[in-house]
Amino acid sequence: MDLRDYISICEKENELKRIKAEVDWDLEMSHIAKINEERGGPALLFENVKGYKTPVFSSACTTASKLALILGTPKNSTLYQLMEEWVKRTKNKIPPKEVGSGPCKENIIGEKDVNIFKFPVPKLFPRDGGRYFGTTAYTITKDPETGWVNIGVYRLQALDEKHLGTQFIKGKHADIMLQKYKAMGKKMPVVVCVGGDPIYFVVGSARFPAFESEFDYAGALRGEPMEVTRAETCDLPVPKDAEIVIEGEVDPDETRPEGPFGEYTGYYSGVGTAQRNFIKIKCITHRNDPIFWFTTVGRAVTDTHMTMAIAYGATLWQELLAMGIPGIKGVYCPPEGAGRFIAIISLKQMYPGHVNQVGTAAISTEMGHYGLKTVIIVDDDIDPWDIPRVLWALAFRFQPSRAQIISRGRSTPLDPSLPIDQRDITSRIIIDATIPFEWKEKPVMIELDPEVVKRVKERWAELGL
Ligand SMILES: Cc1cc2nc3c(=O)[nH]c(=O)nc-3n(C[C@H](O)[C@H](O)[C@H](O)COP(=O)(O)O)c2cc1C
Ligand SMILES: [Mn+2]
Repeated sequence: MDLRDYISICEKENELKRIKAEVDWDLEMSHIAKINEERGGPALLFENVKGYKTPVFSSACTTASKLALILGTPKNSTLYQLMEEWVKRTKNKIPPKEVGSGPCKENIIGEKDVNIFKFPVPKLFPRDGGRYFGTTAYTITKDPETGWVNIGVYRLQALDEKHLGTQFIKGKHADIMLQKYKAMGKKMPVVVCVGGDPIYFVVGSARFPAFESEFDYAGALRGEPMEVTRAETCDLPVPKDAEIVIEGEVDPDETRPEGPFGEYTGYYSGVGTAQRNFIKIKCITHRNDPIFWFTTVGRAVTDTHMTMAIAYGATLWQELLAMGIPGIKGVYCPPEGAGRFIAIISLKQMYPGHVNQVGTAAISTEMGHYGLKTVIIVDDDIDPWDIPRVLWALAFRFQPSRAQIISRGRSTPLDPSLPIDQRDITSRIIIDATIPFEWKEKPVMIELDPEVVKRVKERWAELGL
């Protein structure tokens, strides 16, 4: 599947709206997309962007049904079913396959002629620091020591025709790699792609362990190797049917002002414009009649929240299973919490303290140690995605004195619940919304009499219901 296939699938499934009226890249496109997303609307293809011939795609995976179309599962799959599918498929990673060339090489633009504003780069929100080329764009980098190839979705600001501002947050894989290049006194080659298989955007925004390649996870999700060709100016793989490919390098010792940017928390980071590393573009390749693709970010629920919910939720689930903890029935990380601040775990308790083991394990996983603030554990008679039931457990099984507060853990610098200058460390809470295993006398739940249920159901028509 490439972006064009995905757009056709959306159209066939009544999940696409073509917008033929003229719209401006300056705020208008993003505001239309945002309002459309708040209404649970379809994917959009802006075909008439003021001053440009290039069409722009948005709202690609803002609902479970669109994510299902990307993953090739039934369109009525729920987000939870998609997480289950993700857990299953990613058990067997499949490395990419190199092919000779591909449509991404149909046009090759050398350094001298590079101009990023040839593409309809949007400005999303009024207080943003500028136009952002990269929102769905994924950055491919290679570890100079081990050859590990990473794909990460990091925002990219169009600073001028030939430079893209970056914000690789500390510890993110592109940052870990950049620090190694810095120690070696070298510049880091990068490839940035827009489009190709939409699964790249999904795996690029997912948290996978260091030293593991998102290419292998993309292959796992597809059930076959991803097809890649080579960059023109460096030794990095390029998805063969990407729409636009930016090749360049980052000098670890050079910075320029970048930001601010409306974050997925629904807030600005509070840091404003900051000095950050940037990409110097050396070459651009693109398909004939390329399609540009952006996502709105900002307040939930957007593409970012949906992709994070599926990927972070599934990863947490997988990590808990890999620890060999018994009784995990299911894990759900709601998109409203960007799939990472809140985790709900359904557990079949088997021994005293089992809940505490699961809670502390969750916040110690690779997924959970960064940003996960609230873990809610419910008994196995409650589905973790069933929010009304979870609230019922919070009301009638949860006892605040049984909650555990952990006062220090790694935070994301974007969490607006912390003071702007103190966002490195967060507290966490493990909410035990279960009935304690060790209680000899448990609350008696009200049940319907199964015989009477059967009897009245048989009379349903007679009852006029
Ligand atoms: C639209 C969008 C924009 C993002 N922007 C950034 C960013 O600017 N910096 C960053 O560190 N992470 C950003 N992320 C989150 C990363 O994609 C995510 O943490 C991912 O795990 C990074 O890949 P890595 O684990 O290989 O480092 C963004 C995610 C999305 C969906
Ligand atoms: Mn990675």
